[in-house]
Amino acid sequence: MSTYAPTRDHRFSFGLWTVGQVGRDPFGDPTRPPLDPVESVKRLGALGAAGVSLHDNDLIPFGSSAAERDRLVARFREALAETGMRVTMATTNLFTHPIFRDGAFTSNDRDVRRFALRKTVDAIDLGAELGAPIYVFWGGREGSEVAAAKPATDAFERYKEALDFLCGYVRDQGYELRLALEPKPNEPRGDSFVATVGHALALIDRLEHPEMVGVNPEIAHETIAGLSFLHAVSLALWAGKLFHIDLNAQRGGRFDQDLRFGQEDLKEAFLLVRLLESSGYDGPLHFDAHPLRVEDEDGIWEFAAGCMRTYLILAEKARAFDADPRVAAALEAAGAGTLGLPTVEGGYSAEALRGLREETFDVDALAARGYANERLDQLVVEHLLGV
Ligand code: GLT
Ligand code: MN
Ligand code: MN
Repeated sequence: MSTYAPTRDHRFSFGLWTVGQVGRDPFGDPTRPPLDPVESVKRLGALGAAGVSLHDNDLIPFGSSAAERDRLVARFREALAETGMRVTMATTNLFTHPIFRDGAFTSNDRDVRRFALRKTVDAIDLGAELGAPIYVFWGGREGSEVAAAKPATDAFERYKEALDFLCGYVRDQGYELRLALEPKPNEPRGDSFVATVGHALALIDRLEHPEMVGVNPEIAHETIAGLSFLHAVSLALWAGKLFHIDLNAQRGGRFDQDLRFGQEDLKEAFLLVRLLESSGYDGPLHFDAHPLRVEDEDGIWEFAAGCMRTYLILAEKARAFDADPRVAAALEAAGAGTLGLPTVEGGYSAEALRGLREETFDVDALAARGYANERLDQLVVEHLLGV
């Protein structure tokens, strides 16, 4: 029996903005004092996390002088060196400052678009300086409430232009940095442009350097869209585009709750962990969740420990599930293994077509067969319940 104690090898990481969330919401003021990023690195390191991620402004307040920037980066790097923690991902805050009220890369104001590009270039330098291997793009303000005010086809073109420019910069600098788009269907905008993993993959296909860009799906975001997160992650894996992942929990289609991993929909969380553990995904297991607003500072660390512990428990459950002979039999009865077989060996050929035409199908028998899904799902539930 494992102790479910996380180590650096488990690749867990947290955004500085997650544990650092002060409990502000649209209706209420902060309930906790701000956390020093250095303190977050130390506390998370002591809990067994491997690293942290950050926005430029999580470390360096908007508008800081160059000297202040260097001072803040130096003491942060000291904390990283001291604890052996890494920066697993970096990103740009293109949503808090009022200048971005109408978007950043897709603002209707060209000067704002140019400012957003320059802010991102500086933040990419920061990410590279801190050794981040992944750079995330969450288009928080890239969307609209009044569709007539913002031709969406132009917005997609501007999105592409910005990403092409930034890929050019990364290549020019020789940075070892891969980019990842994080979709979300709405909030803070009424409708976001890059709404789902499917939208992100379509956009990536149109870029000048699609090989540099993948996706960063978040549980809460696909769930708000009413979509299956498992399918979104599977699609990203299939496309070779799962560069990063944001783990949290969400209850249905409401505002973005960013709950502790496993707090809601344990079955989906279990199946997700099972998928990630068997997929060969070797990027960070990144928690993008918030301690509940009702918590004090102790609750922050309960929350962080809980995210990692639940992941490790579910990973153990996934191993037990896949080693259970009753599960193997139920998977066999469901035909789960045979979906991996090609339908037509070798693809299209005149000969394959002839074989297809000459085959006799027992339509009645095929129409009558059951797929034993009830038994399989009951086993999922029983493994989760520990019986
Ligand atoms: C913001 C958002 C998250 C993104 C972060 C990265 S910022 O907290 O809600 O989903 O991952 O920009
Ligand atoms: Mn996220
Ligand atoms: Mn979220």
